[in-house]
Amino acid sequence: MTNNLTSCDSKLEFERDGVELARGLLPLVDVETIRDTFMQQVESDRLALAADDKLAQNDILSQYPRFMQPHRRRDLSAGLVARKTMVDARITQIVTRLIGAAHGAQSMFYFKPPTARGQAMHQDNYFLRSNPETCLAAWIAIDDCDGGNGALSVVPGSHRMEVVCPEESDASESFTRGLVRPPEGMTAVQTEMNAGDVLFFHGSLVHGSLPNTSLDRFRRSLIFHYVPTASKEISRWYLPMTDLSTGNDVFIGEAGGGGPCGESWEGGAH
Ligand SMILES: O=C(O)CCC(=O)C(=O)O
Repeated sequence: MTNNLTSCDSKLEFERDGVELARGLLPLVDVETIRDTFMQQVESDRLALAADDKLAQNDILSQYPRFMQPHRRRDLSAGLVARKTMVDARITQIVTRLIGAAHGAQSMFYFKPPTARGQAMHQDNYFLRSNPETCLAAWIAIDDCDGGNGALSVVPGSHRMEVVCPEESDASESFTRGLVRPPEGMTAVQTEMNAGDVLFFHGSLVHGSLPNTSLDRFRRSLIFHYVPTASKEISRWYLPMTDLSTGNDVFIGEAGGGGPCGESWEGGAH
């Protein structure tokens, strides 16, 4: 992916770029079900699945917190929708083509309403620590998104670099602390996606998003991380994983020791 992600004709080469865009993978009817189920959940109980409970009350993200691991909550409609989508063959067939047989390790839902901060550039496997194989993200656009409402930016080719220790991010732009700059000579590409498009990307790919500067457009996304069955260990926050055929829990070893930052590795879900 050397130019941009907006061209319908782009033949995105996962090996070269570390990213592949599947346009229109989920039909709007499915996307609307996901959107409405998560909106009902956040409006009825915003804390049931919230990850960040220390947000200031005047931070719009405290009204629309990111939901983490919803697929684990079989008692909630949002949990059932997340679980169903995680194992959806339209997605898992692409996962298998890109990384071979895999387990589901993580689900997340971002609401990202107007004015919400984004997430500074980072590499996912810094958090998951899947080893010896890295993870793969499937980022599902629930709304049409572009730079204006804080769509994702990716750095094609950056997946070839090691996972590195992040520096401090700008807290006025990012709700997460770590920042990984693009490797020298590489630049970030702003994605533009329509609801139902799915972006697959490698666990070392540098990516992130800027604030939603639109006045009235949410930028919702449902995100999964998959880990090859060949991986032997992962950070404990992602255990148990999910068997994509049976839905059963899967346990592998816990990644121990320090990450690329040694003891200052930020444990936990990203
Ligand atoms: O959607 C975003 O703004 C960031 C999501 C992300 O970086 C991720 O899923 O790893």
